[in-house]
Amino acid sequence: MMTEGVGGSSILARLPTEFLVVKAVHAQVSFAAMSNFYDIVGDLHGHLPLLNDLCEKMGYDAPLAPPPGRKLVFVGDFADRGTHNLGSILAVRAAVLSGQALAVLGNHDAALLRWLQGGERPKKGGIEETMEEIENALEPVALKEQIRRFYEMLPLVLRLDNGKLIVAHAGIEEPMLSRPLTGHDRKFILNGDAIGKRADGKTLRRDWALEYRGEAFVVYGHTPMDEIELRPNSVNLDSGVYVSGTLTALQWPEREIVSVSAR
Ligand SMILES: [Mn+2]
Repeated sequence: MMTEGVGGSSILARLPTEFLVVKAVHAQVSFAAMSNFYDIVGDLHGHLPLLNDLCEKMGYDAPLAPPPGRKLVFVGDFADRGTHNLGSILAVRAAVLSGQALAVLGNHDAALLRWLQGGERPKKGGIEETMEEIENALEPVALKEQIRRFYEMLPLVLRLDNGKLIVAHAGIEEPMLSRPLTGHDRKFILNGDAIGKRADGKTLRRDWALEYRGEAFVVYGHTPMDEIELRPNSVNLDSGVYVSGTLTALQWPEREIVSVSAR
């Protein structure tokens, strides 16, 4: 007889992605309910050494090993544009699988996942460097399978601390918290609300958090900020590490911002 894990995975592999996401969200919630203290890390983008520095600054004994009662949480976009893209993916994976971290999927991760599932090869965003790191690794086939399986179990949204804390890559709006996610919601959560182009050709996104009035505190990333602004019920933790060299975390429920910069 095959092991349960293998049989279960093959059943999951045949289900549509939305179903997987919903399943994973529920799994993560019950799993996370044991502790209400979190260190939520902004868009990592392959800067693993800075993550190690950030953990040290938060008083961890070892990188990615939070003190008892705390958990690391990643807002997505683990790799691309960094010095250690594959290393970052594997470090986040190991921390999640060992129960020391939780994570949501970002748009970069979703793009890599589509490729790992047999889709088209992404050509921008630094994803091409990450794919090369994977393809040049010792056992690329097994590695791709490992990363695919990991990404497929990640939710788009985490509800933590009895619903008082929400983590979603580019953010979320209140109605999405109480309905099954639609295609529109999924796009919003991964990419934000694109409303046009900026003068420099980059996507202009609406600052959805300005109008967010929900009770739950929403932690997100995705849009690089020159300064991290702690709003009454939201914070964007993306300090644009691949340009600024700064990686930022929020400690919950303390609401303390912790940042480290490249030396
Ligand atoms: Mn992003």
